[in-house]
Amino acid sequence: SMECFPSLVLALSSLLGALALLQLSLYLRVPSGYGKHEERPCKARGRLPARCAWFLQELPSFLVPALLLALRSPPRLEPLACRLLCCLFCWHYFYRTFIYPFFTRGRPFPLQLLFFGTLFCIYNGFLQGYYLIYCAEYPSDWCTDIRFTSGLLLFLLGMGINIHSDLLLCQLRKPGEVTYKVPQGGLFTYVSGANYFGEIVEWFGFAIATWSLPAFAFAFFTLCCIGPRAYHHHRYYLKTFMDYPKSRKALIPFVF
Ligand code: NDX
Repeated sequence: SMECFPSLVLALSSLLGALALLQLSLYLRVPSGYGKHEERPCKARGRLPARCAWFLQELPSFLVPALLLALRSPPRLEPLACRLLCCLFCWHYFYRTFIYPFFTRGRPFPLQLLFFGTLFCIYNGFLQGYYLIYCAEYPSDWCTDIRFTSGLLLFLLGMGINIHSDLLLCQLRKPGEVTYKVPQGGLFTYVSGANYFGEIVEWFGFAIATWSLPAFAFAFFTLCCIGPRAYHHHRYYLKTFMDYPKSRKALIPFVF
């Protein structure tokens, strides 16, 4: 049966941090090539319908930690915080795997990115789940610690913003449409990347509540992955729509 290897957690978290920096350097200048940033000319690349792609890609981030949680023997009953935090992680990916694909009307997703995205979700699902189920130690009153409560609050707030903004985006198109429109309502009033802002707040909240290296590494990865993407979306909108609201920022309301 499995046990905790702290050096494995350290190695996997460091690699995640390094991948984050690699992403930042790659995607600050050129956005990752799916959705509105996919280059049209190269038709040779295979694609999968957005619904299937998001389902397949995100499934391991739900399944791997859920299985680790369910199959650990003897089951880990103490401390409660470990199971709660693992459930929060799974809850987000339950939404992303089983609910989001029903709503998306996105363009077909490039197979190559789907492959790397799936690898990433296996990797990160394992790291977060393994750490929480086999390694994490908390005092028995962690659930009332200010880090847990404030982190949980941020997580819930971020998740609310993320889901609300996802749904606003998905409603912009009628079935079968592939055009882009100006997002309106919710936090889109203030930023072009409202869904990304929510997701980033969510994972930093998770990191604060978990107070661990793997969770901070993942929050940092998220920031480096979708932060630049918000900026590229913003530039795309400014270029495409002459009447795009001038006061709207890229990612952080009123700031940037
Ligand atoms: N999936 C996270 N890197 C990513 C897939 C790609 O969950 O090799 C990271 C995730 C992966 C990436 C993932 C990790 C890094 C990878 C990358 C591929 C390459 C890269 C593996 C795993 C890599 C190295 C080299 C380091 C190994 O047609 P459409 O699709 O544009 O339609 C869109 C629609 N829409 C509009 N419709 C009408 N009018 C408009 N103006 C519209 N604007 C958008 O809305 C979509 O149907 C939908 C949403 O679009 P968009 O572009 O706003 O969001 P999207 O980027 O698709 O993300 C969807 C949600 C969102 O809530 C976001 O927060 C979350 O997923 N997300 C996304 C990416 C990563 C992530 C979360 C995270 O890191 N936590």
